[in-house]
Amino acid sequence: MENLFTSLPMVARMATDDYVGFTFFVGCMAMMAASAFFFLSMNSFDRKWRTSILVSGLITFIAAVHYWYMRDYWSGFAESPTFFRYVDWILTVPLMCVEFFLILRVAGAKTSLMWRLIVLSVIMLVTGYVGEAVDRDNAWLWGLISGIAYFVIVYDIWLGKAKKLAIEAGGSVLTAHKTLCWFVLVGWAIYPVGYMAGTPGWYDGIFGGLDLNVVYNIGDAINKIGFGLVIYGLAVSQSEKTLEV
Ligand SMILES: *C/C=C(C)/C=C/C=C(C)/C=C/C1=C(C)CCCC1(C)C
Repeated sequence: MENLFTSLPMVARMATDDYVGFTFFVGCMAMMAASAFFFLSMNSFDRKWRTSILVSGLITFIAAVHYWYMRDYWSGFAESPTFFRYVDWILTVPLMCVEFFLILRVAGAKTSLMWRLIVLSVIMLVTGYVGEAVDRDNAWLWGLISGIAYFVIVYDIWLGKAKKLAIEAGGSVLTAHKTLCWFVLVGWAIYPVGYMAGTPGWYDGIFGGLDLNVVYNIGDAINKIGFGLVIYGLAVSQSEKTLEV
């Protein structure tokens, strides 16, 4: 007699040429490994850097959990896991804004700076979700609004208040801030490319050959793990300094 377990396989079959599925698997594993790395290294740093490392670990951990679901969703339906994707981003991108605040606290950063970045990132992501999942006919318009919020974030960290604080802090904080700024300018610019490749609009065909999920998965690995490693490097340099004196 056939039972439920023989008729419903517990693991979906993966085609050997499913390169989108492959990036979901590798992405999932990379996020898990990065989380273990950040969490386990946390206590080797000076107390004031531990929260920053903890947040780095939380970012990759939240992503790992969502990748676990997205990986399954993809292998089950061969469809974009748009909902899980945006739930992941709405949690992790604001945490990246928190990282900017945490490293600039040494120069007296106020929570208002953090909230401003968080609100902008939420506007960027909610409008992106609407364009991708709710009102695809106007995807270009939602993408444009999202892009404006993105540019305000870029402005704030490159030229605004955050930049001033980074200069005041100087040294390795300024160096780390600059590197994070490059991540936001170049690394985050990967996402609108994926968006244009995966939604209809005047830009049809420009990025048409690219797969939205592959672009997003590569972007996530670079940005979430890379961001965390910049913070890690900063904590290493600052903790060594305290050991020397
Ligand atoms: C870990 C996840 C990260 C860093 C996600 C970042 C996502 C973005 C910067 C998305 C930006 C978008 C635009 C600027 C316009 C088109 C819509 C989005 C949401 C893809």
